[in-house]
Amino acid sequence: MATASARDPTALTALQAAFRARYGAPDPVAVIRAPGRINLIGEHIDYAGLAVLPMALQRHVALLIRPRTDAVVRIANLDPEFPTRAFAIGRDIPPYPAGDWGNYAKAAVQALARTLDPLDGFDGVIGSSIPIAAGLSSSSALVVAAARALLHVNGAHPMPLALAQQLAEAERYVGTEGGGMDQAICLGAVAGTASRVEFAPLRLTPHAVPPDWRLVVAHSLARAEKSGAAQQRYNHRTQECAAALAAVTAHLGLAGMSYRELVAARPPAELLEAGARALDDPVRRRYRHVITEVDRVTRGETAMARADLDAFGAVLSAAHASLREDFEVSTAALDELVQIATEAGATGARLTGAGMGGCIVAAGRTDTVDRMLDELAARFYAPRKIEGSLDDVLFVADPAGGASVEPV
Ligand code: NG1
Repeated sequence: MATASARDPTALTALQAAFRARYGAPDPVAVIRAPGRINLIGEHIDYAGLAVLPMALQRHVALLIRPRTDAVVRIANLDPEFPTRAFAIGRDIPPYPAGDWGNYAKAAVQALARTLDPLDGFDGVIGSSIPIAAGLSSSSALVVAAARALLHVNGAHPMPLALAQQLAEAERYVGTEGGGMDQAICLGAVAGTASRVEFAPLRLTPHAVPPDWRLVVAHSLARAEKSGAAQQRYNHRTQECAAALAAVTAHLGLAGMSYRELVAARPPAELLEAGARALDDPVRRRYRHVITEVDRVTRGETAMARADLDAFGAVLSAAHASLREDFEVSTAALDELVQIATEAGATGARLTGAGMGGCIVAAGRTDTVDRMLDELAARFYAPRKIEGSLDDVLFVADPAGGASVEPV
C-alpha cells in the first residue's frame, strides 16, 4: 500500500513522530494498514446475503502500535477532530456516546475479548487517508485495524475470512445493521483485482481489473454519518428489504426462503411480477432494486472478465438510476457528479456505498480519465469550497490488497 507525501497521515514517519511525542519510549513494534474500498456493483444487497463486487483502495487506515502489559487499549488520532480514546478490554465494553470514533475500536476489541479472553492491550497512533463518512468504508477499516492490532500484540492469527465474519457481526456494536461486504474486502482483497464477495459461507473470488480501466472517485462533499439520520435511514432500508422478502416468499408459497434461495428458485421476471402483486410502495421499489441489482452484479462481473468497459459502465449507470429512483439513497450532488462524469467521457457512473452523501465511482479509460478529472474539478469542485486539497475528494482508485501487519 503506497504511503505518499509528507502530509500523508498514513506515512510511517508521521506516525512515528506522533507516537514518540505522545507516548515516549519504548518504540512501537508494528504498523497495521487496513484499506478503504469502493463498491463497484451490488449496492444495498450484502445485508440480504446477496453477492457484491467491491475493490479495496490505496486509501487506508494506518495504526502504529506497541504492546501493553495490562488490559487497556489507548489510541491517539492524527486527526484533531478525533480525541485520544482509552478503555479497558472486556466482554461487555460500555460504548461512548453515539457517533464517537472510539466505538469502532471498542466494537473490534469487545468481539475479540469474547472469544480470546484474557488479552493484553496496546498503545497506538492512527492516521487515515480515507475520506470520512464517504461510503468508502473508513469505519470498517478502523474496526479491522483495531482488531489486527489486538491480535498482533497477543500473538493470535485467525484466518482472514473467519475474522471478517466475526468483525461484520462486531461492527453492529455501533448500531448499524450492516452487511459483511466491507470487512470481507478489507481483509481479503488481492492487489490488482476486485472481488466477488459471497456470504454464508463467506467466499471471495478475485477478478483482475483491466489495466487500462480507470475508476474515478468523486466526493459529493456531504458526509453520510452512520451515527445519526443516515444510520436510521440505512437500518430502515434493511428492514424494508426483510419485509419485502417475507411478503414475496409468502405470496409465492416459499415462506422461510432467503433472498439467495429465492433468486436461485425463480427467474427475475417472475420475482418482479410477484413483488408487484405482493408489495405496496415504497417497499415494492426497494425490492425491485434488490432483484434487478442481482442481475447487474452478474453483468458487471462478466463485463469485467471481458474487459468490456462500455458494458461495465452501462451497468453502473443503470445501478445509479435504481438507487436514485427505487432505493432513494441518492442526493442532488451525487446525481450531478454522475452527470458531469458521464458527459466528460465516463462509460458509466454511480453512487458507491450506502449513499445519502458520500462518493460516486465513474468508469473511464487511460485516454478519457484526464478529461473526467478536469471536468469534475472545473464544474463541481471549483464553484464550491473544499476543505483540504482537491486530491482528498477527487482521485483515481487503485485496486489494493487487503489489510497487512508490518514490523517497524
Ligand atoms: P458504507 O456506508 O459505504 O461504508 C454500508 C455497509 C455495507 C453495505 C453498504 C451498501 C457497513 C459497515 N457497511 O457501507 O455493508 O450494506 O452500506 O451497499 O454497515
